[in-house]
Amino acid sequence: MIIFNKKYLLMLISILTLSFLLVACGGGDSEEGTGGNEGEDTGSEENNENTEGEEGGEEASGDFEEAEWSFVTEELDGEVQYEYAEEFGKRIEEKTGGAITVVPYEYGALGSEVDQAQLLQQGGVQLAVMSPGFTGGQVPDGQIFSLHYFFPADPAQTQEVLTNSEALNTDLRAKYEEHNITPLSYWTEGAMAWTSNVGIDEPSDWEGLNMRVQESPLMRETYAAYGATVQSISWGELYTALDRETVDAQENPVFFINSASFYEVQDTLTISNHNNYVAMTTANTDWYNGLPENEKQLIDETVAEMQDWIFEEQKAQNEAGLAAIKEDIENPTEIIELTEEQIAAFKEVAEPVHEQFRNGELTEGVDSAIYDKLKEEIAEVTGE
Ligand code: 6CS
Repeated sequence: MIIFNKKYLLMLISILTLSFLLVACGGGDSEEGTGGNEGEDTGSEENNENTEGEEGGEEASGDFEEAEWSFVTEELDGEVQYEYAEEFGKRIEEKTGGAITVVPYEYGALGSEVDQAQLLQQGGVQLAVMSPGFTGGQVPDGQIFSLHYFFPADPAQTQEVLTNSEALNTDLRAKYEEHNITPLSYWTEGAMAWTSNVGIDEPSDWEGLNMRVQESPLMRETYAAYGATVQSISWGELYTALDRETVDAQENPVFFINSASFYEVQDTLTISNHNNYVAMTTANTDWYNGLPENEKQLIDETVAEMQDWIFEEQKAQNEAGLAAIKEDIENPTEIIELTEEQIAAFKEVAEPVHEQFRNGELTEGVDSAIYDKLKEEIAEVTGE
């Protein structure tokens, strides 16, 4: 539960107002040619020849009408998700000769992660990078990414599964579309690590710890299985919560532990590799389905190209993040690398949760067929 303090309420009111305005103005509606680049010179005279006399729907650069798409992310400028949105925008702009522009938003500009998901669903923004954890209550199957030791430990193999899986790109996508969210792609932000003050290297270390999780019933159950208590808060409140010790531990990829400075208020970092952080590139379903075929193709093709680009980006950021944490002598952090034996002890507790999740024992509405298909697809990649 997010704590509704005064600052948060004010933020929420402004988001709702902005959301209303964006929807009312038809933000990003390609038919209307709305957006900040209206009236700008978007190409050669040749390109503009056929636009004379048209009202509002000025056609620029070949077949693309002018439009501005809002792309919200859950991270700050320079972090993986934001870099993704920026690079995506750059490619779209280039391919459309500047007719379509993409405006990336940082975390916080339009609210918390949960607010952002709602904004996308309502059509207040057209595109979002979304972590499945924040819609865990709405799309139970999307929680599959937070099972521990289910996807391959190797981020490259996980990325391969995320890119090619039919269970995810067809079946799970259909589940999200029931909620007006179209996952266009899934990609990893890197292997997860735990931070705490106790130095987690065996399951019993979780006993008595209050763990921060996203809005996901499965995450709650997983940490409860280790003996921890859990609390769901937005990451924007997490540094303070760790500092004040209202929360004792958290999980994230190393780049984020560095950039959000969580390690400064935690003594230890465990390279647990218990799963890979997964993000989804999503579009508002009604908006996406209503796009002309060439714009859909443009989006699909760009999202596909971005899979390799974002993999390299997260890899570089995670490597740099770990180095920065190690080098920060003012805020020393003990780095714990789990041995195979220690990982086996965690697996013993985590693996029974897989079947419980599949059978709907932990969270209602899970489609076991998606779980089964994905498990086979993972086995094909790992060869196990
Ligand atoms: O811990 C979180 O909630 C945040 N972590 C990352 C890596 N991205 C955004 C997300 O909200």
